[in-house]
Amino acid sequence: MKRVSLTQHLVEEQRLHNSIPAELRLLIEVVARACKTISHSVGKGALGDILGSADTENIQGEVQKKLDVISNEILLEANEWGGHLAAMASEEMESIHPIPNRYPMGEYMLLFDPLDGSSNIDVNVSIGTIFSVLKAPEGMGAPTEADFMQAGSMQVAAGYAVYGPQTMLVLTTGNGVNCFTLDREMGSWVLTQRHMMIPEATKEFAINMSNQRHWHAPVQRYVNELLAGSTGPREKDFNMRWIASMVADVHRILNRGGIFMYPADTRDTSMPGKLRLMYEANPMAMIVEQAGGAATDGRTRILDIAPHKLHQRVPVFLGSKAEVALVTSYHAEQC
Ligand code: P6P
Repeated sequence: MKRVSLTQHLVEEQRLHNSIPAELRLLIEVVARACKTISHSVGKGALGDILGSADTENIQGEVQKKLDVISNEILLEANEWGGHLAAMASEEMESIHPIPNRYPMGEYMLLFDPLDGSSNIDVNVSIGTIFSVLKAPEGMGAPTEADFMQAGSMQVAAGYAVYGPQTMLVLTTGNGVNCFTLDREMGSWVLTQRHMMIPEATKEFAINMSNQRHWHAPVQRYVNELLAGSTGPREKDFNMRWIASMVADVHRILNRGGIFMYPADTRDTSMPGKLRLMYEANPMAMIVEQAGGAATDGRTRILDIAPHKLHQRVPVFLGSKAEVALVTSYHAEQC
């Protein structure tokens, strides 16, 4: 394949689909550059004094890893001076981050989970950065959290970087999903997979089985049928994978199919699942749908959910369309 850089790809996409105005291209390139910097930090491991806990907690009440804080700072500093953003929001920050007055305000809003899967950092398992781009409401004054309360279908771009054996960037601006691999020697993103498509059927599922006793009936039924394999109603055997890094699990599904599930359960009805809508479920749902897959909360299309809080959680079922449709139908049958 002729080497196509991220910049060339974005320029060509703009020419083809008129979907990436200059400001959005600048935003994507700045985020991609920040992910290169994060990849460099992640790659240092113990040699960089960046492992372990930061001895602080985030809004979620989770102990922050040093790299959570470092990655968040990298994304804030990379994006605040360019004039393409009005505000940012992050899993690691309680409230939104307006662009400082000393910089011009732009028309986009960037949301991100700066380092997803951080429990895997200290044991050298793949982690990633997830990001979502919304347009600032017309005539918006000083940005508020309310300006971010837009359904996932309003996203103009979404993507993730996965820091694994290779560092890869997966991106959609609404016309399919493309994947770039970081050429570390050149320091550039190179297009390596065009128009990724998720196989409609699959034989792989991803869920944290240790929570099984807490699941609601539709999830119990669906997973038990997978476990019954060729002896059960599905009449074929399934395989299970759970990396506990959403980015890594979604990347596998994009490449070879599968279904990823993080359901709500009976433990805490006030906490519908673990994953956050605005900067985990929404961007991943846009990517998965653009790749021919599906994403629901068990009943509703993720991208149709009207958000009400910046850090709200949502149950997630995403991946191969046929599997998501089946587990969603079991929820509908329940009531
Ligand atoms: P559990 C990582 O902490 C994360 O937010 C997702 O990346 C991942 O899919 C999930 O939580 C793992 O959760 O309960 O299996 O540790």
